[in-house]
Amino acid sequence: MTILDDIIATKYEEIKMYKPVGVNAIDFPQKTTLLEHLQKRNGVISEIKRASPSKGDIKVEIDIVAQAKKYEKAGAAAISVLTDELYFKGSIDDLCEVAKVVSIPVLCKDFMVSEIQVDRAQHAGATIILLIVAALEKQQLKRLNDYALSKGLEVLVEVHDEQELQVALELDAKLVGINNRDLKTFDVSIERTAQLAKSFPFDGGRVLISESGMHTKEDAQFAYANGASGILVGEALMRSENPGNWIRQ
Ligand code: IGP
Repeated sequence: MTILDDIIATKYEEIKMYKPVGVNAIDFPQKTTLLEHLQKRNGVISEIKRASPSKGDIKVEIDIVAQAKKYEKAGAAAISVLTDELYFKGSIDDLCEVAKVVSIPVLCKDFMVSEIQVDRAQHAGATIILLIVAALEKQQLKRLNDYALSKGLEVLVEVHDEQELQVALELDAKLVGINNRDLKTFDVSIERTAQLAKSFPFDGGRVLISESGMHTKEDAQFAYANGASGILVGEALMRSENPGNWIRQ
């Protein structure tokens, strides 16, 4: 059993307890789209991450609304909010609080295995969902991808190796994330982006997003130089005294 297996098993238990979402009562500010942004210019997807299984507590007690506003003000392309409770100490309420105050896209960062999670994310104000190829059967991935797109959501499809990248391309994913962290072993190497970028078709309006393990300006530059239009940064922004500087660079 890897940690990813554990997390997924927990998700299946959790979703049994979810009630179907009702009518949307919240009037969220209109959001821009991530794909359009990244097709025009590079951007940072800035993450709200209180804790993680690989790093433990990062900043559990944080004013996430203030943090999200800082991200937006500094020009972040989008905000990612970890909504998993057990392993990341996030919540769907975290996402909702953020979605209420920003006009940039909001990514629901969770381990999606069912449509009910997609509905819940959208109900809380998310405009993008994450689908992790390593966590899903091919059919399930396709079903969830179609479902989210039909609801007007953007979908970030996350891969970690050559084979998973081919699966994302078969789906015709437009937002493809290369996770530099192996979710099964927690090994991180930003070289992963450079490697997989070699087989990435930079056409058809697709964009490449490099995810995880970036801590310095050099790391970010490395990802951009290797073809990434977007970078997804969590820990470094959460720990930074001034996350704005990081995003603006
Ligand atoms: C951010 P980092 O190393 O900057 O904190 O990583 C983000 O990429 C990471 O949180 C992440 C993630 C995921 C978390 C990428 N894919 C899937 C949970 C599930």
